[in-house]
Amino acid sequence: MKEKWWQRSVVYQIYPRSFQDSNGDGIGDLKGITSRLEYVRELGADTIWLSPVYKSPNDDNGYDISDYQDIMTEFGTMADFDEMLEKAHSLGLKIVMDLVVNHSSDEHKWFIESRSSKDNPYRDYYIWREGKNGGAPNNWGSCFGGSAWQYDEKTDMYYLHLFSKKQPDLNWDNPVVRDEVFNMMDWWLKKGIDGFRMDVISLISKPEGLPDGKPGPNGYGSYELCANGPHVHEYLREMNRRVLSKYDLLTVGEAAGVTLEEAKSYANLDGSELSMVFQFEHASADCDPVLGRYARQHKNLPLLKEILSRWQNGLEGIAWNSLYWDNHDQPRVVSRYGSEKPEYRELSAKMLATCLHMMQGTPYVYQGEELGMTNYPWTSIDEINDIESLGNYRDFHAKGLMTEAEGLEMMRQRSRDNARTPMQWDDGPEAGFTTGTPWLPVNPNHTVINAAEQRTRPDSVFHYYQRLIALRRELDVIVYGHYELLEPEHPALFVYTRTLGDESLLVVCNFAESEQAYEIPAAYRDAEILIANYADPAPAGKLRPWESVVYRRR
Ligand code: ISL
Ligand code: CA
Repeated sequence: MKEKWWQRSVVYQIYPRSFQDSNGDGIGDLKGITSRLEYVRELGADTIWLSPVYKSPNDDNGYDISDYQDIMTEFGTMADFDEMLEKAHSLGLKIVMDLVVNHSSDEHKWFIESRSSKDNPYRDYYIWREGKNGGAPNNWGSCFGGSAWQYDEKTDMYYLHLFSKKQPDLNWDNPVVRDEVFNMMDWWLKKGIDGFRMDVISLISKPEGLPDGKPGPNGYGSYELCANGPHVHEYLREMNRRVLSKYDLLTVGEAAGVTLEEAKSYANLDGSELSMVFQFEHASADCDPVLGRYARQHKNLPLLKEILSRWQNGLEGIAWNSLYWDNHDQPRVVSRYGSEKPEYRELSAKMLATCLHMMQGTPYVYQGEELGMTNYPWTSIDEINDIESLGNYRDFHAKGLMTEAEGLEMMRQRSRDNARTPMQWDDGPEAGFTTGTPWLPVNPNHTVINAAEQRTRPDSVFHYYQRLIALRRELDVIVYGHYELLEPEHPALFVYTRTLGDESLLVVCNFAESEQAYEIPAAYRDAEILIANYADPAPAGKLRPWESVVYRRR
């Protein structure tokens, strides 16, 4: 099969609000991004995924869009966007835009019309239902806490919002909605963008009759039946036929609730739907079995290995994987699976990068991950801005399931704001992010963790990522090699091989702070070391804390 460009790509995700401020208002912006494109090029990523920059009242930091063909006031103008796109292309960087079309903002003109009367032509752009037994039409809870239904007095009906009440769900069963979305996508593609990351695209097709869901600990029912709903593949194929297939794009669907079987359709190599999906299974491997994502972390390495390996083997030759630890919704991976201790922070960041970047699929690096940035030391829940962790905390707290102290500990471990503190460019005031007051505080550790320092130090996390990215460009075995997990039950070691023809890699990662006894398989004893995170790698018979080594045999 002919290689698609995105099969060898490494994508760098930018969360514009927190990347680089250019005018001192404390909010990152497009001109700021433009001024930092060389940095992304230097790292070696070839594609940028830009979190939403569209017009938005910012109830969910741009994931609530009020005009899909305009730019958020705080981020600049369409001219700024065009300038950024042009410069990116001139540097050989592709730009993938976020596409948020499961819902719009309630301030979008479609919704303003829709809510104005029952016979408005825009009424069926959204999902309106009569109440039931004096309450909401069903028991679904919103992802951000509370009910997924908002009562609207004007027409005495409820509208569905799986996220905040300022994010009403669009009605994809309405063909006119699909026309609108597809035309808008085409408009951006004609501008020359290189693809889309599709927000919660697995949720666009709601189940027939909107049945009640299984009640969760907060008292609301789950809307899980919306995931991979009845017509989702039909709608994506239509999108593909009418829009995507006319261009050469990277498309990645954020697919909450996706299973391996479903992914074989979404991300099939036949190109009928999308290039790949973001699955959530591995990102949920450390979640609380009862309270879910917004509770104390439960690490389980064998489970994490089982999940990632199942996806590696399950999609091989059929569909394409994405690979990620961090994004704007996840806590920082160093704090999550590595160590924040000064003597181990960089070792663990490099080990985690090795483990992911040697797998099959397209790796995503989230801004600051390439520096080993960490979670923020929150001291009060009042400091949190993130609508999702706050909403979930409120529900749990109200039900007596979480004390305030537990809530604060949860925020430190899990809040999305850990990923959203400003990018740490240098050790100066506000880490070089802004000359003003940043919208979220800068992590005090920017004096030791910052890009300026790491760019000049050869053994930094930054340069390690740079090498991993370069290796993917050079070695087919990293792109295509068959994956096999070794030591599945080992509680601390993640060991796997990649094989392509006569060439093979052995990837050995120690996920623990303690030394682990380990004899490498005989076949690799004389193998060359491709990359390692200790300066004097691979002592015989053991792995040191957070050690990782990749052996190459030819
Ligand atoms: O797992 C989840 C729900 O079952 C959630 O984590 C959900 O998948 C996730 O929050 C969806 O994220 C995306 O859509 C949200 C937005 O807030 C996130 O930033 C975005 O990545 C609503 O647009
Ligand atoms: Ca700004």
